Amino acid sequence: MNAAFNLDTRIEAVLDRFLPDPAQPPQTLHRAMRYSVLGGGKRYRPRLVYATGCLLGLPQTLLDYPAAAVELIHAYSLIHDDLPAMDDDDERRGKPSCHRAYNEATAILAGDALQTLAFEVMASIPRDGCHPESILRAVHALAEASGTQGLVGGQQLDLEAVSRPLELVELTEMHLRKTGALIRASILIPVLLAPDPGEVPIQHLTRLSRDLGLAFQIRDDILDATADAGTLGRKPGGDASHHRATFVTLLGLEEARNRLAHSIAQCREALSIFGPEAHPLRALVDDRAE
Ligand code: GRG
Repeated sequence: MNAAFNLDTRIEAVLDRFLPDPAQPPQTLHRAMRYSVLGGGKRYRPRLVYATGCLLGLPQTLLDYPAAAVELIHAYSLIHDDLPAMDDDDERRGKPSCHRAYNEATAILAGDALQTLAFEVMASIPRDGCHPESILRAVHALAEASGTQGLVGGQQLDLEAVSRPLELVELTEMHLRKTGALIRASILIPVLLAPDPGEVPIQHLTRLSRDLGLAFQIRDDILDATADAGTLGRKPGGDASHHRATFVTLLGLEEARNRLAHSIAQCREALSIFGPEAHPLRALVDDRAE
């Protein structure tokens, strides 16, 4: 068994453990939550948690909590993003979106319940593995990444951008919140939980977290413009059909690729001070390069 297989299995098992029992009422809500979280997705954010935690020497048993929490927030945001009032998407991760498989009201509640579950999971981080003050800071970081300064705020900026053209600086700001904030939190939460990470590693991981968030979105925009539905797990060209500015529509494909290459180079540079203990993080950066 290789390490990647082990981590895949671990992430699935951890999510399964934290999600509510589908046999317990309200069964429909519990099933909708499990439907949207389990058996799909690349699990990029929990992988970042484990990779950063591994770099800092944190045990996987501790990292299970924030790894699950960031994926639960991500899954909630995807459910709500697919709703008719938002992007109105019928498919997600290669299957019907939550409101199509269930109904709109259940999908709203499933997203709400996943969000609160994420914070319940964070608040359950064992006190014997971590100082309570560190846990509090980590909970705060997740709340900030999820709220108006993070993905909800980014989503609102995105909604408002449909009616007017965006400048590159505004597009970048919007994505640093909408996509970047949770990527950033997935790296910074293990840093906050680590007993003594050291000033220089903190600075480098903070730089990485920002550049990787941007690289993630630029690559997604490039894929949206170039990949097929099988690769994307949703309809390609969705951004263009919603008349949204993307890095590709604003910069053109070639310049978007240049920006992606630049962000990836910055990520690699941020990791250059670390040794082999940063290999899992380097692999996740490489995964975002074209
Ligand atoms: C709170 C309604 C609401 C929205 C928040 C994050 C977000 C805003 C919406 C999600 C929709 C979206 C397409 C955002 C762009 C970020 C992105 C590329 C998400 C897809 O992430 P992946 O590729 O997906 O990690 P998987 O399925 O692999 O987990």
